[in-house]
Order: sequence, then C-alpha cells, then structure tokens
Amino acid sequence: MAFVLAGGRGSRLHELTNSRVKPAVYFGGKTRIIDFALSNAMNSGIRKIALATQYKAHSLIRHCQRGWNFFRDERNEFLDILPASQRYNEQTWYRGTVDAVAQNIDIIDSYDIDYIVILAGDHIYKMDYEMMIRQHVESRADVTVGCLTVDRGEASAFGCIAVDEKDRINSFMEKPKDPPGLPDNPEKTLVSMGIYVFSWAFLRERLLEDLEDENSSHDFGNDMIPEIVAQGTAQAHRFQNSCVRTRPDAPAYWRDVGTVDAFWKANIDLTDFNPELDLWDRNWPIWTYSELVPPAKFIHDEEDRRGSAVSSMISGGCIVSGTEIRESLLFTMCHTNSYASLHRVVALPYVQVARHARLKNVVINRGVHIPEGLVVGEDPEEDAKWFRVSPGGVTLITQRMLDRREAE
Ligand code: ADQ
Ligand code: ADP
Repeated sequence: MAFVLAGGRGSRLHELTNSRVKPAVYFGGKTRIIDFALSNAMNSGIRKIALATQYKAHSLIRHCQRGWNFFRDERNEFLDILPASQRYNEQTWYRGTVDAVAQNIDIIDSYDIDYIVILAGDHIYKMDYEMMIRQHVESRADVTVGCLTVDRGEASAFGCIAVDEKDRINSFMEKPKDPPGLPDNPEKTLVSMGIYVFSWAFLRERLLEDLEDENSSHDFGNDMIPEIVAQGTAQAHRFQNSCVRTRPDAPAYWRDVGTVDAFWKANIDLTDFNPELDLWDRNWPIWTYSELVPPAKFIHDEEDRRGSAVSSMISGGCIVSGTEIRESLLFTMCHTNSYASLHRVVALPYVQVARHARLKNVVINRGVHIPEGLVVGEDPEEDAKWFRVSPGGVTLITQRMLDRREAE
C-alpha cells in the first residue's frame, strides 16, 4: 500500500496556502500537486492508498472525492482519506509524520498488507515505486529511503545521506546547517525525498514504540530514520533508477514547488519548447479531477483585436478575447479581455482579466478579478505596496490584496 502524507501546511507558498494545504495547490493547468504522488502510485500498480490530512484539508478532500473515486471495493482497491481524528487520545492531532501513520495502525492492519510505501503528497515528479519496493525486498533492509542529488547549497532543507559502495546508508542528518558534499563531487549532496519503504511488520513495531516515546518529535526525518540508520539497516534507492522519462537523455525531473518562485517557475517551464516534465506521456498519465467545460476559445473582439496565445498552455473553458498571451499558463475557465497582455503569467482557475491590464511574471490566485488597466511587473516598488513580490521578482496577486488596494 501507499500511505500519502498530506497534512503539512507549506507556509512558504504564503497566500496560496491560506485556505488550502500545499498538496491541494493547483499545478500544471489541470492538476493539483497531490495528483502526482497519487498517479505515481496508481501507475506503479498500487491500488491501496491511504491519505493522511490535517491542515485546511477541505479543498484536498473535495478534490479527491471528485477525482479519485474510481477505486472498486470488489477488487480490494481504495483511496482511504484519514483526517486527524484524535484516535490516540482526545488531546492530540497528528503530532508529526510518524504519528500520522501510528494513529492509524488498526486501520492499516485491516488492509492486510506486507509492504508499505510512505509518500509525501507535495512534490512534482514521475516515479515507478515498484522498482523501489523490489529493491527493498531484495536487499532485506529495515527501510529503503528514496533519494536524489541536489546542489549542496540547497541541501540544508533536506535529510542528508551518506552511503557506502552498496548504497547502504551509514549516516542520516535531518536538515544540517552545513551539509556534506559527495565524495566525488563536493558541490552536490545526496538527500532524502521523504519516501520510505518498510515491511508493515517492522514499521508497526516501531510505530508502537514511538507512540509512547515522550522525547520523540514523531517525525520520520527527525526521529525514526536516523534511529534505524544507527541501529539497523537502511538502504538508499536512487531516484534516477525509477524516474519515469519519455526521452532516455531527459534529466530525472523532481521539484519541490514549495515557494512562490519555485511554483511559478515550474509552471512556466511547462510552456518551454521541450519541457523537462512530460505531461503528454500516455504511458504515465497524471490522473485528476477535471471539470466538465467547453474547449478554450480564442476570439477577435469587435474592434478586431486578436486574441492569441503563443508558447503557452490554455486550459478548457478559457476565453481569450483580444488579449495577447505569451509564455503563460491559464488554468480552467479563465477569461481575459481586449487590450490586455499577459507575459509569463500563471493564472489559477476562474481568473478574470479586464481590459488594458498588463501583467508580467505573476501568479494569480483562483477566482481573482484583475481590474481594468492594472499594470504589474514593470515597477517592483509599486507592486510591493499592494501585492506579494517574491525574492525572485514574481508577484503573487490575491483578491484580498486587490480589495485592499481598491479601498485605499
Ligand atoms: P519536510 O519536507 O520538512 O522533510 P515535513 O514537513 O514533515 O517534511 O513534510 C513531509 C510530508 O508530510 C509532507 O507531505 C507534509 O504535507 C506531510 N505532513 C507533515 N506533517 C504532517 C502531519 N502532522 N500529518 C500529516 N501529514 C503531515 C521531509 C524529510 C526530509 C526529506 C524531505 C524531502 O523529513 O528528510 O529530505 O521531506 O522533501
Ligand atoms: P480550491 O482550493 O479548491 O481552489 P478555493 O480556493 O475556492 O478552493 O477555496 C479553498 C478553501 O477555502 C476551500 O476549503 C473552500 O471551501 C474554502 N473557502 C473559499 N472561500 C471561502 C469563504 N468565502 N468562506 C469560507 N470558506 C471558503
């Protein structure tokens, strides 16, 4: 089975996660972040999936109920949504990632499973988990940890790993201030993807111990994985061996879209001539809930202004009327009007852009109405007065920010 952790807030996405948890954030025009982990599980042949939710879960639960409701009980397959429900005692929600699993021991027992793969619901990547589970069974390790290499400068956001020549993990440091480099490349570090495979019998024992441990922070990266590395056997599984690619020379694509800059860039990258993430691959589809909407429509307005989009992705239900759109991504049901221009804009569903607006390097939250003549992306100081401008120079616009600007 797959146990997907989808309860953490993702605070660095700021207003994008004010009302929805990070895995429920939209990504890629039609899908949400959670769809990647769930689709990977589906496509890897895992049809028993549990999803632990906690923080602002409504939007996530609604999405899964609408889009992930095709499992059939008769075939013993399911998606079980497990909101924190104080099963351990009446004071505690999920105290951490380990606790999110531990509080559901009796439910997992009822699934009658041998192996469990723990996934984070908040990354964008395509991976065949079967390869990792196979390696786990063959190596007979206590735990197998999915890992990849990142620049050493970024590695302090991760669990950092050192391995021997057989990729057995001999040290694990959760988010060290000064991450170590690789022996053969000091500028790179091997890090944990937060993906773990265990046999259920082994993990179950550990969970029971952790439930009663007053000193534990109940977290895989802080507590359980370092303990297993110290006392037992932990195996590294290299993402590059199970990453699903359509071109053999393609890089192993994995993104944490946890900041406004990273979120914007990963979405805009999809409009590249040859994007690193292939959403068109029929062999590894990303499943989702998709609204029933008409096709996107591009129109010349009454004054013969051409509505066009180039190097862009425009989702169903959009109407591009007399607007010039370049290198942008419009989610479902966006509507843009004459004399407006959008350059490198990510617009979430149901965004409306009124006439003469000029937007560049922007993320627009769901349902926002951009007023007539608004110019963003040309004067960072002016933008910062009303909107959130990221360190990388991307402007995030929400309706509340526009309302405040309107009121003053
Ligand atoms: P972080 O990403 O910092 O590090 P964390 O914030 O615990 O880990 O989130 C992991 C996953 O668990 C996320 O999907 C989150 O939504 C979910 N989650 C967090 N708290 C939860 C709770 N109380 N209930 C349910 N779900 C919860 C981890 C590892 C690092 C590793 C990185 C890789 O600890 O070692 O390098 O992931 O991104
Ligand atoms: P989604 O994340 O599906 O795009 P929305 O952005 O519309 O959904 O809303 C995110 C969450 O906030 C949902 O749980 C929704 O029900 C809730 N929400 C949105 N608007 C309001 C509101 N005006 N009052 C209360 N809850 C709201």
